[in-house]
Amino acid sequence: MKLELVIGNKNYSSWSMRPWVLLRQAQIPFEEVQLKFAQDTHVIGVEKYSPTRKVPVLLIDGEPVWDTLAICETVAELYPAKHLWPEDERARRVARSVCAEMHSGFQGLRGKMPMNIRAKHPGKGLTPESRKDIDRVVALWADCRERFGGSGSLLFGRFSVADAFYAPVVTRLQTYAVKLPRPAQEYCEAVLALTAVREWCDGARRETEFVAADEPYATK
Ligand SMILES: N[C@@H](CCC(=O)N[C@@H](CS)C(=O)NCC(=O)O)C(=O)O
Repeated sequence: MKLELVIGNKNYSSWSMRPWVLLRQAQIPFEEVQLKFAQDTHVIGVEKYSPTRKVPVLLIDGEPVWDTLAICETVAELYPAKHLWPEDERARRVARSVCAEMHSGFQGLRGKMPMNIRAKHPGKGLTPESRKDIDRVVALWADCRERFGGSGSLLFGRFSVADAFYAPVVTRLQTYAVKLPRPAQEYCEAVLALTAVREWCDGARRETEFVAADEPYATK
């Protein structure tokens, strides 16, 4: 079976980051196909791969699976031995819920604090809407860690789809230097220390494209 993951710019594409981190951290072999955003954030050349014209798309022997939640569910189903969802049934229900919540929500945070891994914009983007989303993220992280974190440092102890889903939030909190309660800060540090997250962020920092639509706080 051949897996190809079509992604956008590593610096900006938070949706692309999630399945990439999932596959890489789980050591599942895949080929990366990187496309780049045009200035209007249209993905150049995506028509060839994606029925939605969005990234990410996972090609399984050339057949597209689109939309991050479907991609991650498919990967977890293809590789049951990797236990990409928590093994405990209750934990798994909560993990699915927090991923669905990320997938459909947090518009305040996403809109005011766009992912921009190589940038530093301390204090920018903190509005009542983004503050509310951050408070909810911090609360759900605390809940997962307390109930299911055990002796591990991630949301459900060991790495799961949920950590891949929240990895771009972690980079945002770093870019905008959001002050966090200690447990949330420790969780962020654990995510940033994951090999796959470090690799993605290194790739992002090497990119030089500047996409104005994703740079509301750039001063140049
Ligand atoms: N619901 C989709 C969202 C994907 C998405 O919005 N991707 C952005 C990049 S992060 C994109 O492809 N934008 C291009 C466009 O809107 O033309 C998912 O979960 O994968």
